[in-house]
Amino acid sequence: MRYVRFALMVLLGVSVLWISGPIEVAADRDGEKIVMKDDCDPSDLGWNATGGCHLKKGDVTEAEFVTFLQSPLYNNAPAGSPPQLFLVGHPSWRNEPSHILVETGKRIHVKNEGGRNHTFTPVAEFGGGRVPPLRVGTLMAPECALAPGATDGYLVAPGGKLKLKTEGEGIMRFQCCFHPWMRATVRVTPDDHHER
Ligand SMILES: [Cu+2]
Repeated sequence: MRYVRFALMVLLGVSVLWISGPIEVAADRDGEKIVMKDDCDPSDLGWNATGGCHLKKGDVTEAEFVTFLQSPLYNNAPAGSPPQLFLVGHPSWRNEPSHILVETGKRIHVKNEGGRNHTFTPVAEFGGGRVPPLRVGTLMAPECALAPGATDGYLVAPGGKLKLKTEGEGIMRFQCCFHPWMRATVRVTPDDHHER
């Protein structure tokens, strides 16, 4: 009898494992995830003038971040003319993944795992952001313009989350309005379940 009871408990344990699998899959089916990332160095006081760095670990100082805004090779000027540089941006400031497929009607789950504020703003065309020093030769995407005193519904603070529901079909463009090289494309695909 004891043996039977033990066998039942083992079976129960196994069934719990089996149940926990499909529950996670069900959560994934309600959309896809994108994580905003950066690697600001919290020990660098250079970040403090603009909100600080809310990471426990990170290795990019504010001075290094500024250095990576431009590259002498991203130059629109003819040879021999003064340089007309445009924006590059530090690769550590990024969305992961930066391209996903989502069924129409499902959600995009965005999480900020970086130490700085980011936005996940839908734009018609990729452009610059709303912070002039971080634009370097690009035009601001009009969707990044913010009326004085208005709050940005697409802003995600460090540790924060944003849910966006997809509609229609086709490609959507998203960018950060602070760090406009942080881009993402979302291909909204037909709803498979209704087609069957
Ligand atoms: Cu950003």
